[in-house]
Amino acid sequence: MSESYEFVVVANRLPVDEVVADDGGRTWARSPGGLVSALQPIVRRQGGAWVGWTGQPGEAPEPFDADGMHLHPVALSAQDVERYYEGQSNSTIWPLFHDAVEQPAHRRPWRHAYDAVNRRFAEAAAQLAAPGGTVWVHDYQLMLVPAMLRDLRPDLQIGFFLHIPFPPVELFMQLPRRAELLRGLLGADLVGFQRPLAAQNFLQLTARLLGLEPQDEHVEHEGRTVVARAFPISIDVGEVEELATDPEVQAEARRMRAELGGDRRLLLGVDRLDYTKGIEQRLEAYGELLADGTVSNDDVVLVQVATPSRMRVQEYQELRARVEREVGRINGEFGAVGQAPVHYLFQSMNRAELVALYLAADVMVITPLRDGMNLVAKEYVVARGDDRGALVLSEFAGAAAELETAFLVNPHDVEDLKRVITEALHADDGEQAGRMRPMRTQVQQNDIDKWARDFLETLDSTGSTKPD
Ligand code: GDG
Repeated sequence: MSESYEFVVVANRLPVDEVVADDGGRTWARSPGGLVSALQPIVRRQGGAWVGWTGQPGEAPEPFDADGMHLHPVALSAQDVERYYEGQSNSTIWPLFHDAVEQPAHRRPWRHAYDAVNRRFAEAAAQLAAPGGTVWVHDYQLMLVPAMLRDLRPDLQIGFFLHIPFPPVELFMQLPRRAELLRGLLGADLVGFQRPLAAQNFLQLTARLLGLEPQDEHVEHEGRTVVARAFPISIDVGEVEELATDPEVQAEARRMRAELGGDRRLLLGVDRLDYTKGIEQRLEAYGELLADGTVSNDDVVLVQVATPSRMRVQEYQELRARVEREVGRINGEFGAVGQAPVHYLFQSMNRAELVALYLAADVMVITPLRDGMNLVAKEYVVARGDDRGALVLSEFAGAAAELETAFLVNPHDVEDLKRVITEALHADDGEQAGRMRPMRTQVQQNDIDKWARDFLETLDSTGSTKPD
């Protein structure tokens, strides 16, 4: 019999990236990111496995062990990538779950591929999990997996966590085959969301679509209890603090500031280049502040890191073109030789550079139109152990529920954006500290380890809660 594992994580991506060495040899390196650092010790401690895609289309490599985890690659053909990943996941579900800020597209072949790939993931997990073991499924690409897995392995404890928002009932109702997706999630014992409202939306839908009778945090379905609750995700606080107190990172922050013009106040944006992140709204507000003279190119500079993301999807290519046109317009109109008002970086940076930017920034501007959580906000407040800096944060980011002393803003309202950015630029030392300190404490006390522990302990206690 092949080996089995007490704890199995199922996510679209494996927690490693393939690295090609100079001599052409291939190895795997752990991919950066809070989720991986949080789950890896748990997976390792429990002798666990991780099911996911390598990120490369074509045949999957043989399962292998890395960093104390058993990694089980799932194959995606080029067509699967196009239909399941770029199509159904990122052109249907992603926009719809983010308030349809871009029009969701609906295609039958995408849905069929989504089904087939979800089944492949469910089968892999079913094959690996030990009798009575625990499986934790992640995110919107795999919403059918819990029910598929439950059919194959009714003995398992199954948890699901959604990293993105869960839409209001009216929006969800637009999805073709919506009931099937909902039944997919109901295969789990515990369905976790970023915010309580998302859990409520989900429970309401079970009544509306399936005629179930949800009660505060749970619903009975096919003789089982399914619990729906918020578990706001967080960051690896230790990692950010270590970088932020590293003398080399601090020196890099000083160097960046000096290069950008020592006396200019630094506004910073860090996002995946995604239409949900409100980058265009931020640029519009900044451009207007320059145009009406509220700020000038001598006093301020905006650094916008836009990490490349989903570049094969048309909406992302169009967004990139619009953002780059606007950056060019602002620099052309308000720049001077050797001094641009916007520094735009369409590239992925390493963690140390990112934290150096956090340390250098006077105002961090985070303006998503809708965001499950937004980890950049939490990273910024933890990096600022010096109590300096100011966080402008969209009310529509999950993080706003916890970071209550941020400069909260409605990014749909350009006047509000301009007003709040200006306020943040003028906050004195006392106000900065008064706002930053409680936010930092909040995140320090609720880091990613606590998040994972809370989820798994709840799963442990709910999986056995069978109705009478
Ligand atoms: C989804 C949900 C939810 C960014 N640029 C670089 C880089 N990053 C890192 C940040 C941060 C992470 O990527 C981004 O996380 P966010 O939460 O801000 O956003 P999404 O990617 O949209 O994440 C979101 C999250 O899942 C977790 O549940 O919060 O709402 O949309 O850690 O620092 N890292 C490196 N180079 C970069 O250029 N190394």
